[in-house]
Amino acid sequence: MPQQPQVIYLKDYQVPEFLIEKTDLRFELQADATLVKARLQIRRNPQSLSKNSALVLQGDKDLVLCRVAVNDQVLAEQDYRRSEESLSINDVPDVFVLETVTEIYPDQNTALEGLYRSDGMYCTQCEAEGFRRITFYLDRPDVMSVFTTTIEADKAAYPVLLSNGNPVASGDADGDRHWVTWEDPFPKPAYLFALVAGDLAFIEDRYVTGSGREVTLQIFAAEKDLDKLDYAMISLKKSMRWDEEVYGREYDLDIYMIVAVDFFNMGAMENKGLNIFNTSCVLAHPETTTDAGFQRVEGVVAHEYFHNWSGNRVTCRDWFQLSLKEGFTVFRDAEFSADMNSRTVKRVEDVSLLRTAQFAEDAGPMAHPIRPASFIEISNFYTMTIYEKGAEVVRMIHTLLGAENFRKGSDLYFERHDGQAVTTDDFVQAMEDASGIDLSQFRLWYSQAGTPVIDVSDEYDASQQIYTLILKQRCPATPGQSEKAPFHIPVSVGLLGKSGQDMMLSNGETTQVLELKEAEQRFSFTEIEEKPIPSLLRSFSAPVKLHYGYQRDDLVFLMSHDSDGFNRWEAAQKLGVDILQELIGEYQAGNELVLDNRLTAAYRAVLTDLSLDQAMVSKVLTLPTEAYLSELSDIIDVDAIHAVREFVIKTLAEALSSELIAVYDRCNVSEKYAPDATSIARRALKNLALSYLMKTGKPEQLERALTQFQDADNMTDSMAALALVVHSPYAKAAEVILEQFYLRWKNEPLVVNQWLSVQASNPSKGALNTVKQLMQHESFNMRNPNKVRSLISGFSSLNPVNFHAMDGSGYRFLADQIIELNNLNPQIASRLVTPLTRWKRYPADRQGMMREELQRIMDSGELSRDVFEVVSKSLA
Ligand code: B3K
Ligand code: ZN
Repeated sequence: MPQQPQVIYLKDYQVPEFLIEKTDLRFELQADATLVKARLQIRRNPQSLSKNSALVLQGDKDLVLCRVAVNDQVLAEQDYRRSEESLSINDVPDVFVLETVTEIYPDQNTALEGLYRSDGMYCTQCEAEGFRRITFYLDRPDVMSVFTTTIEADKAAYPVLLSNGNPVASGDADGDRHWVTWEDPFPKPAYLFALVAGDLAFIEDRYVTGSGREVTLQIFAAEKDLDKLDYAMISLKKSMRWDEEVYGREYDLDIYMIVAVDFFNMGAMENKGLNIFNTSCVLAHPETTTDAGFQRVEGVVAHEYFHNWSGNRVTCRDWFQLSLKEGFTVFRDAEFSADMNSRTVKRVEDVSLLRTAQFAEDAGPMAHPIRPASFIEISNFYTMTIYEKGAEVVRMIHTLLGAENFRKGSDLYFERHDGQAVTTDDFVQAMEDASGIDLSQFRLWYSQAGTPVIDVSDEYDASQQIYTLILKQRCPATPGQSEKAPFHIPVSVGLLGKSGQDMMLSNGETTQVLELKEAEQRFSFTEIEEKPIPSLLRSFSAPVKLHYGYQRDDLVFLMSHDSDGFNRWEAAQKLGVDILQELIGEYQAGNELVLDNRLTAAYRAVLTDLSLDQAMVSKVLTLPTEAYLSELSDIIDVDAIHAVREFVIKTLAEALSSELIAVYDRCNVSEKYAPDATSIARRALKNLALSYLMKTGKPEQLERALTQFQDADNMTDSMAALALVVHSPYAKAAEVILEQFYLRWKNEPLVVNQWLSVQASNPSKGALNTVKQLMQHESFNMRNPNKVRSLISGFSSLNPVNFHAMDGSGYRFLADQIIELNNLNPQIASRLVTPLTRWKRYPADRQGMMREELQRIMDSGELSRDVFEVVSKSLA
């Protein structure tokens, strides 16, 4: 590093010295460069304490400044100063118009931030600080401006020209060119700016809001993908209705547009009136998209739509407040998906993700509170913590306040802060003000990092009929925070009697929320006639690790009796974890493995009980994942975890094969594909049964998988069969169908990505070589983040056995890719570092090798801020 990147602190926040009232932009898209003409109406911020400071605009080093004028006076070179990251002008008046003309080069933009080209179309990504790669600006979210945007381009190559707001004028220009002007009446920060220019097809629909306003809905994509847009449109309309019903929020412009692009650093972006989506989060068709893909489209369309209120109308004061919009919006989209599908399944999926990825982040070198106190590169803070833990924190407020008060709080928040850029504290304050409930201690969730641990014990006094739960909380140290104060934690509990019935609690209900605030606290329940079995942390009411000394028999009992669907699943997970952990110990000691037959019996009961919530059966019968078992280990023994889990699956499969075959046959119905909860559950259960059956090693089960692969009329069944065969010892069969699959789908990039990922995550020996060969394959492109994620992250995150190979080859490979991507696309490079940041969790030999690779990245030359921050914090 020639120069240590600067650390930015929340405590240094100051209001902007200038405001930009109006922003007029003109983009001239030329073959090799784009000319950006900006006309900004600027005035000093009356709230700023400095009265005569210079105007300092952010601007990337690659911007070529062609002209700068203040109130129509062109400035000479000595009148302004250009640095690597800014443009400063001294002695500006209190109110003035600044004009700049800047040249930028979208074709050379491989970082995919600012204005770039994706497969021949122009598009933008400005959040968080990408606008400064387009033109000089006050690129911070508390500067909100009204934008007018004119785009001029070649008419044949770029017939569609889009920006935020409403189209207000258009016309032809010289040289077969045309132009369109867009006006967005809502003041917005620059991070919500968007521009799209391309040869795009679209579908259109109408939506009438609750108050009777008509909104035009358009979804744009390449012509060949026109048949894959309907589900996004359906999802959009459902989201609009849901936000009216549940939050009382209506859409505000006359037009809402979504554009699908193939090169995109993340899932999607909520630009005002013009969302830009990764194709993977918008295109859906039964033949090419799995059930998980359909649900992703529904969830992401909703998420970006909900941002129109939680993010756009009310935005963030600064980037430390990112969870203000992201945590809240994830909570909103999770509730939407829960309402549209199976609530319990959605909760199980979200908790699984939180407990593997977010808990691991909270225990590692990048741990940060949901409102970080500092950062080097904000792009590194679009994390599981900000998003998923942030959503859990909002969910806890919902639990503490109750639905009605929460709605009053959100109404107050939206009314009070409409059109403003605010803080997480403003959000909590509105919740407090509307409900009258004290959240002062609760605010610690915003400033303290780490996952709290709750140890629970209990006492039963039979003579007094009093049952007492004793809860003790602690939170491990995280970087920069050695001591933590006790959190305010809602712990939702129920008590089960021997018959399996819920007991009535003193609040007159069968579930009660205990508010844990002290380091240690006792909660007593009276009139409890027998010693109960507690059902703790129902619906996962707080993002914590909760320990209670359940006996295996208690867990089997809860699996079949708990009235809380989430906790039934949780009991099965706990039973699985307990059994697997014991077997891992046996494996490490070199002992023979014997499976506790209570697990087999419990699984058999679930498999054969048709009265159960069928959407949950496949979840209950899925053993804790290798990722979750790793997260729970002090020292992660990758090989033992894999071997033991495989042993348990095989043992279960052999013992339960007739039940599994019956389930498979029952669920293997031919019906027209629909992505609804019931049919998704049926396919999930069928494919779960198949996954067990394949492990029996019986040739007839391979036949079953191959038949499913050949006969499938939808991608869910076809992909499940493909993955099972590829991840099996039947290498020949795998080779044949991989080839067949590729030939069939090679013109569908999203399907090919899955084909890459299935091979990258193959636990068999040789996967790394396959990955290296695939990097040379015609379908791979290092500049396309979806390809990188499928192949490289597919290997480093979904293939622990091979990534952690004892010869260090997996680590070396990943470091090589990070070094290469550091120049091409720093955001993607930085994301790839994640598995290496976890080095402290592995045995000494692996630790050494992982550290060495981090050091090699560190020494590899000039690092981007993104990669520098993650690698240096990991080595610290
Ligand atoms: N707000 C965007 C994420 C932007 C990421 C910038 N590196 C998508 C979303 O959360 O909705
Ligand atoms: Zn978001």
